[in-house]
Amino acid sequence: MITVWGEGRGFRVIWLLEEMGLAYRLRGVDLLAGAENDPEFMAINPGGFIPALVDGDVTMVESIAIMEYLMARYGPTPLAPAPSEPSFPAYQQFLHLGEAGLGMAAYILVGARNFAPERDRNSWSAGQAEQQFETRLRLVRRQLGGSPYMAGDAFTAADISVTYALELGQRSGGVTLAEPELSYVGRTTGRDAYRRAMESCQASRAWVDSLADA
Ligand SMILES: N[C@@H](CCC(=O)N[C@@H](CS)C(=O)NCC(=O)O)C(=O)O
Repeated sequence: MITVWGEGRGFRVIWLLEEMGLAYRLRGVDLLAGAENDPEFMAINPGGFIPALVDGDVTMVESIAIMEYLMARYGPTPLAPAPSEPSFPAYQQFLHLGEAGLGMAAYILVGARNFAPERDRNSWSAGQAEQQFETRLRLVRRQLGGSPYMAGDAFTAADISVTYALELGQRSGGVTLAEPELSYVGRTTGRDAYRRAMESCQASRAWVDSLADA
């Protein structure tokens, strides 16, 4: 049985598992209570960050690497175009830009805007993260000018990667998305697998609901 430890970016992994129709178990990890107070989790990931994946004797971290592992091991799947397909380079680029470019920047912005002491909320580093998010977003926008999804006409794991980061930036990072990105997020999050993932991820759902109530 595949076990996903922790939500946050683990939502990407759950969404992918739902898209692929694979059985899994989600084990919550409460970062606010302190991962170091969860010895079972610290034995899985001594780094104390989420998500982590356990699949038999495989233990992994990094949401994008975990998605690549699952698609390679349990595919083939249309969520990962083959290297010979014309859509492969864009797929590969946006799969990684979604985390290395957008996701990390959004994460730092969320910390600065919501958790940093008041005097640090507009720090130089927060500004740098905002600029990084905005500049990477230009590539997403350009791509959407020519195709409905990051790798062309078909939805792929690159869209899971990018959509998660766009939603994070918009919901809690103070980032404003323009019409092309908003329509895109509407398309990707309109999928049944996204809805099922949201049903599984109770902490993510509670967070989204709390923002809607605010
Ligand atoms: N690049 C990693 C980022 C992992 C990450 O930073 N996760 C956050 C929550 S989504 C976390 O656990 N933060 C607490 C920490 O880093 O100690 C991934 O995509 O999995």
